[in-house]
Formats: sequence, structure tokens, C-alpha cells
Amino acid sequence: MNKLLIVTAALLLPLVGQSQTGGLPGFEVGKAASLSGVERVTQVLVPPPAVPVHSQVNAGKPRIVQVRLVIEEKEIELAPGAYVWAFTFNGSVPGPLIVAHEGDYIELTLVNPETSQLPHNIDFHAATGAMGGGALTMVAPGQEVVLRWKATKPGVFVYHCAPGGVMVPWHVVHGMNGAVMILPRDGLKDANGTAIRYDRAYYIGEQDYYLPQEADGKYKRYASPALSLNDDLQVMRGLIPTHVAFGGKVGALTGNNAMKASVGETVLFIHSQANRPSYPHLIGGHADYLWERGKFNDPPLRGQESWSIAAGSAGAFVYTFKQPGMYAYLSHNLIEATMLGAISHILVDGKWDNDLMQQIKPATAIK
Ligand code: CU1
Repeated sequence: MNKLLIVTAALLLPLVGQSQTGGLPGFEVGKAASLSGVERVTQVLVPPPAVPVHSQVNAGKPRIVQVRLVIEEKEIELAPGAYVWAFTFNGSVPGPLIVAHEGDYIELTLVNPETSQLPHNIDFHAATGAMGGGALTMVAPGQEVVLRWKATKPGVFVYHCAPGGVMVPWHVVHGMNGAVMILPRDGLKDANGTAIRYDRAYYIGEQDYYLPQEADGKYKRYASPALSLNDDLQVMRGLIPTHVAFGGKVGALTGNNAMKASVGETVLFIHSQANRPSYPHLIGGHADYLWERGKFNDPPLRGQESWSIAAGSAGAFVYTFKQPGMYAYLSHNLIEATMLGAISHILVDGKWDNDLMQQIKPATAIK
């Protein structure tokens, strides 16, 4: 009998060895499609507001898009005298935009260097299962992990760190979020199916911060992120941010840091907010085509003045600039725009069109 058991066990061992792994622990795992022969491309990620080089249409077969995110915890001065321990993907707040096409696979290597003090992971709103991948990507300092997920939904989507409980908002409001853009394989379209193409694209990640202050109003500064935790939570509980930055810092995209465009150019803007709503508006322009909820299977709205970005989502719009000058793209909660930092600039060159707007008489004293 014992001999029979040993023989049976020996026969079963190869089957056990063949069982699928890689899924959520505790569940039977189905086999992935064979990806042998599928083209692999490495995407070079860039700090926002830049977006990676990409094609707007990809009529070819789905590919595996390899990306690498290295976590960096570092103190930044987000406004004069206002410091925060930023938790970043690849060093930027927000993290870089990742671009792929519907049907592609994203293969992420997430690296948490030994120099980090905290564990981190990543939840992709564009992905399916395992807390958006958060349950399969937790990495302690000194670890790295590789996760592959299939892009089944076209649109723009948030990603963010989600290490559990109150750590989720704490990491998110310390900058640990970004966005993914999954383009339809045949590109963007209007409600009639007519192609929409853009000449350039910008990614604006809106970041709310909750900085503790001294009794005299000065912002507190901490020797490590953990030391700020209790004070941070007190401010976060009030739900009123001390800063709301377009880009990781107040003024990151204004003045000399303005985004650039030219009259006649069609620009795609992607805007994400991982933690609270926003109300974008382009002063002196419009959203010619707007995917307010950021999902490209929906027909875009046309000619919009202001719109909403839901907490934990991204939206996208295109605008063809018709006049030169400095534009402000902001949250039309004007208090947040002017007092907390929720504003960016776009410097547009080109020729003014008097038909669209003309000052008939300069300001002079009333007669
Ligand atoms: Cu994190």
C-alpha cells in the first residue's frame, strides 16, 4: 500500500509542477494566451507634462509594452517654504503617463530600491483583477516585481499606490499616482466615427497636498516621511488641501514652465486627479472634443466650456488653438486655482485673428 502511494505521488508530481501560478493566491489559475511571437516594445517613460513617443493608430497586432517604474521617496519643496516627502514613480509627481493600444499587454517592472523606507505597490484603474494589480505588486525596500496586464478598455485611467487602509490616501496625497492612456487601435474618433488626430499631447496630473502647519502658519518640515504621518492624517481628515498643484509643484506649469503650442495645432490634454474632483476650464478656449470621463468608447462631447474630473479618474480633450497668447488652463473652482495652485499655462504662438476677437477701442478715460 505504501508503495502504491509512493508511485501515485510520483505520477502526480509532474502535474503539480505544471499548475499555473501568477494569479491571486487562493484561487485556481487559468492559463494565459500564448505570447510567444508577440512583439515586445520598451516604452521610454518621460516626466509629465511630456508624454511618451507613441503612434495614434496601431493597426498591427497587439504588443507587449514593457515599462519600468522605479519608486523614489524624496523631499520636495512644492511651494516656497512648503516641503513634503514625495512618494514618486520615476521621480516625478505625478508619475509618468504610460501609453498603449487596446488589446496590448502592459508589462511593468516595479522597483522599490533599498534606499526606500516604505513598502509600495500599484493599482491600475485600467487593469482587471487583484485590486488593479495592487494585490500582486507589493514591494518592500530592496524588492522588485513584474506584473503583466491586458489593456481591454480604451481611455485614460489613473494609477496609484495602494498599500492598504489609510496608507492608500497617505501615499496618494504624497504624490504617488499617475495615468495610463489606452488608445483605440484605430485611434480617436468623434460620434460619427470620423478620425480625431492631435499634433501634440500633454499630461497634467493634479495633486492635492495636506501639509501640517505650526501655530504661526509656517509649514512643518520632517526628517522622514514616517515622522509626518500623524500630523498629515490630522490635516487630511479635514479634507481641505493646503495646496492643489497642476504638476507636482505649485507653478510647475506656469510662466516660464508653460506648455507650448501654436495656432492651428490640435493639442490633446490628459488630466488626472487620484483623490478629489476637479473642474477644468481653458480660459479663452474650449474643449473641441471632450471625453469627460476619459473613456474613448464614449462619443466625445463638443465645444465644452468647463467640465468635471471625478475623484480617482482621468479625462481628456482636444483643442485646436485659434489665437496666440498665454492661456490659463485651471480648475474653475477659482479659489483652488488662484489660492492653492490649481492652474497651468499654455503659451501659444501664431497670428491673431481679428474676426474672432478685436479690441475696437483701447481703454481710455471716459469722456
Ligand atoms: Cu506607495
